[in-house]
Amino acid sequence: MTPQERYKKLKLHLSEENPVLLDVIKRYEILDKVAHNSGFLDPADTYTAHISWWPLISILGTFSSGKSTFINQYLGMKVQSTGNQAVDDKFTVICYGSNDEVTTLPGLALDADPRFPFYNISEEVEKVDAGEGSRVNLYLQLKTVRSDAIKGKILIDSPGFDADSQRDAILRITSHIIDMSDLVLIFFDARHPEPGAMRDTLEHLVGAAISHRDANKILYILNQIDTTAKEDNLEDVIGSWQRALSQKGLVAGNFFAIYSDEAMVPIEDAALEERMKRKRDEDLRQIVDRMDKVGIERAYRITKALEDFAREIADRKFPALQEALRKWSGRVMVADFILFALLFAGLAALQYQFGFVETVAASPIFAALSGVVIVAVLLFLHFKVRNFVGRRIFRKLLAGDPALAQAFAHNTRWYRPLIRARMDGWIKRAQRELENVVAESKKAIQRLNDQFVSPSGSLHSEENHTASK
Ligand SMILES: Nc1nc2c(ncn2[C@@H]2O[C@H](COP(=O)(O)OP(=O)(O)OP(=O)(O)O)[C@@H](O)[C@H]2O)c(=O)[nH]1
Ligand SMILES: [Mg+2]
Repeated sequence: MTPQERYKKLKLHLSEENPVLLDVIKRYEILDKVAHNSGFLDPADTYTAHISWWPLISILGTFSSGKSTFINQYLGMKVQSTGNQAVDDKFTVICYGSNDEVTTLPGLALDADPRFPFYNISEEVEKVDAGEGSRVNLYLQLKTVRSDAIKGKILIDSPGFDADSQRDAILRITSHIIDMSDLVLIFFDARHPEPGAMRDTLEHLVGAAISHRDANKILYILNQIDTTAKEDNLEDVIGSWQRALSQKGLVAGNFFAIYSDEAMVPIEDAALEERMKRKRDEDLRQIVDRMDKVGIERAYRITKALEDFAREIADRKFPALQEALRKWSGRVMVADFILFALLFAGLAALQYQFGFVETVAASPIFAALSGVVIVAVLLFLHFKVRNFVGRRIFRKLLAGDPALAQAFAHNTRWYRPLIRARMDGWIKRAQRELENVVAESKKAIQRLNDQFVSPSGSLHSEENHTASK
């Protein structure tokens, strides 16, 4: 996908989902232009591809733990099939779409969708499981759904995790998904009161998650707690799961216990049902809260990332480029001077020995020829020196900052006059443009604040609405 195509698609999706970001994307275009012109960014690349525009919430967990049921409930419509045998055998990426019907597309469609943060998923799969990358459709599908709940985010439903019979490709995709996600919900099933049976699964999912830099983005959800009603041992079941998880080093605050009203088994004892429901409502509220916040946080993060990219180029990369160019042009000039001096010394020696000037003067053809030869030698030496000095500086820069090295190479190509490296008008102009980008992104943050924060300070105007009813 070229940057132009990407911009077109991003704008299309954003106009449906979050118009404030439409404005931010125009600044990304300016940023890209400056970075392309100065060589910091490859012409085929765009900064919009360095961040993910849609926050990703993934739902992982053991088979039949109610992942799909939870997602259907969150979306307010039956998008995923559910059932008591293993139902899902692939990852389903769920995005907003304006079609009335739920539309299902093959996994490869994700390659062309800028909302989805992993274009190279087939390569990732290929790395661990040769030959499987081309069969990415076996592992992934895309569904677009017209539900307000999914606007501005992406959900991933996953196949039930079974440590014993898991394919490498699925494990690989799972860990990639944990990496990419802004929020990960890991579902367990309270029908297994003894977490021991799930030991390997716990090991895999929780182990992978805990070692993650961003452990706070992972929520552990014990689902189907309605099934503990028969024996009235909710506290025991929760306790033993919590112990199993904390043995793996889990942060206690991220453990929740819920059940689905639609899928639950009837509870006979009304008082017990009431107690259970209270617990569930509180936990569910916190989960949904985290899910909603992800969209808001992401809007800020995209805007902040724009500012960071622009600042990085204006304040750090351009001065470093300027310094490298000065160093380069200085050395080339000194080397040029020495080489030219040597050449003239050589010519002087020729004159002294053989009376070069008299020979030349006697024959106009010879004179012209020697003139051409001397100029050619000078030019040849000059370009050799430019190249030689340039390559040495390039290699040094490459080790520290590849983008800076690229920009240096871009600005020292053979047709760039040496003197341009010592003039900084073009750099100052570009820096001013970036300052503007920073200022505009600050304004966009202001507009986001106006959009999300109601005067009372609550994040959701809807919430205020229901609360005041
Ligand atoms: N009692 C009870 N049953 C539930 C609950 N949530 C889901 N179920 C049932 O559990 C079964 C499995 O639910 P799914 O939503 O298909 O589970 P899943 O995790 O998506 O399963 P796979 O896709 O096969 O991994 C279904 O029969 C649901 O009706 C719950 O809270 N309580
Ligand atoms: Mg499922």
